[in-house]
Amino acid sequence: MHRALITAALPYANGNLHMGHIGGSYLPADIYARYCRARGREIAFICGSDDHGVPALLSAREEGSTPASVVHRYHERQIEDFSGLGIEFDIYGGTSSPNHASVSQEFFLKVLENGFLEKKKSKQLYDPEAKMFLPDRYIQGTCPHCGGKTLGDQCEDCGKDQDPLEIIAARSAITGAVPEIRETTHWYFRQDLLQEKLFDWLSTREGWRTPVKNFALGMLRQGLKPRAVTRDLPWGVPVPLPNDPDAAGKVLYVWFDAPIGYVTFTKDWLEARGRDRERYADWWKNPDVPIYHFLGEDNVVFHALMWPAMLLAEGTYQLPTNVVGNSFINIQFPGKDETKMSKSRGTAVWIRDYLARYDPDPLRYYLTLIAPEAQRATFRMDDLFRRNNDELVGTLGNFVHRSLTFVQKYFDGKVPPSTPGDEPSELMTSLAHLPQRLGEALDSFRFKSGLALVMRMAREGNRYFDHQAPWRQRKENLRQCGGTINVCLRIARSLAVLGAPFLPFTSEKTFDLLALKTEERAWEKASEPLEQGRSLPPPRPLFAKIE
Ligand code: B3M
Ligand code: ZN
Repeated sequence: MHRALITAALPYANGNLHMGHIGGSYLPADIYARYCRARGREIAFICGSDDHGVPALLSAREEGSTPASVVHRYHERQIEDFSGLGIEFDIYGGTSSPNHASVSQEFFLKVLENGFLEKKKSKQLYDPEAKMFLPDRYIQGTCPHCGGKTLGDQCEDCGKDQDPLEIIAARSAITGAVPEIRETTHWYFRQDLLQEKLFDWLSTREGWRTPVKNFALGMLRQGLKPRAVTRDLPWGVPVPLPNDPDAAGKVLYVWFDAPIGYVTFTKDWLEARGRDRERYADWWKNPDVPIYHFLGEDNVVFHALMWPAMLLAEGTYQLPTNVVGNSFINIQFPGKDETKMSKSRGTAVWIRDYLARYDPDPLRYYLTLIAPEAQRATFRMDDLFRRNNDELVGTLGNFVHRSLTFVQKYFDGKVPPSTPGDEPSELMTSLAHLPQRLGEALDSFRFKSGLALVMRMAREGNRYFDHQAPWRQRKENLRQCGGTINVCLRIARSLAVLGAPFLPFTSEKTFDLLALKTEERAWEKASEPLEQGRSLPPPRPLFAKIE
């Protein structure tokens, strides 16, 4: 049996999930995971919350609580949102767990031992009121290049990189205090030493999305610099060097520990299934097991360069097989210009708000239709409603419902016999080929085209139904009418089986309406006819119109 390790980027545990997160990482990963399970592959689908980093620290400061309690609250909400959408990880961990601290510390020490970490002194801005070094994003002042107002290590006005120490009239964005310059020591990851190895690896990858590969190669051509992977912060995984006074009060940089979370959670998952934690090597260090990372555009550089560099520096891991990166999803409100989905600008549409009113599958459908696989996409709520009404209600739902209604009304609720000689040969051929064609699309991460194949079959089903006119056949030749409906039920079965990775809730309903037993829901049986004479329950619509 074929195995695969699938990860989805770990969301920060300091905020709710919105449409952009889901469409960019979690939904495509879930579709792929469901597809693999349907094909009988043994997979580990790994995710969890990214608990560290400055944002959780600041949220805690604002609300007068602790980072741990902020993180706990959002972690629980994330679990609710994911499960409401049918996104089913095999494990949902969190990087603030004790297990994760030890796994990432061990990793750090191995990289140190292998000569890829170097201690260096540098000057940084310190906020005397907050009593902490200021992370780059939390310094405001005047840009030394353009004189504009600026925040952080890159000017928002002129876009230039700036040395935080050169910002004019700098202030702490946390307390407003005038920062002091203090000296501090950090460990720098010498990814520059791996530049060539990374280039050879990356330039020979096949099947990667062009924007992902080109972006990563472009960054490599600019040259990798040593990068500080420790921070002076009270929240994070402690630097595991108890005998080094320079390590006191320091934690690992969030982007160093976060990807190691994938490894920690794999171990936790094995343990939860009663296996030996150390069998994680079967997944992470086995050249026969592909590793797929799903993530959004802003995470590409970390997964395509820094993480592979870390894995090479550690020395015993396999590198990712594919980094399935998506672009951003912008949003457009009626009568307004398209804009970024952003929490601060109030332009994000939250998953919990959506799920409080609507079903999950229309959202899964719409986010796959607009999937930003090759370029940025635009999310429009009115467009989601329209496509739900026209395509899910009008095409897919209508086809299944009208077929089942015939069974109920004219065949006593039982599957009518097929009429072999009369079967539409072209339609039957495309039905038979559909599983393979869909498999090819999904195995190359073309989710949008995969969904289009399923929907095309639904349209063909409707066309066949209209062409056969069973309402007329019924009066002229009931046996022939039965044959038509038999074909339609077979198409409905195939739509339910093959549509399940995209629309799992709808497929569950359809399976029940077709009275399919578990083993009859198998991918390999997608195109098979239904057993004649089987009783079906009374039909109910698969989708509801949204006004
Ligand atoms: N937490 C970034 C993000 O949500 C980050 C992903 C970590 S994946 C190892 O954009
Ligand atoms: Zn500027």
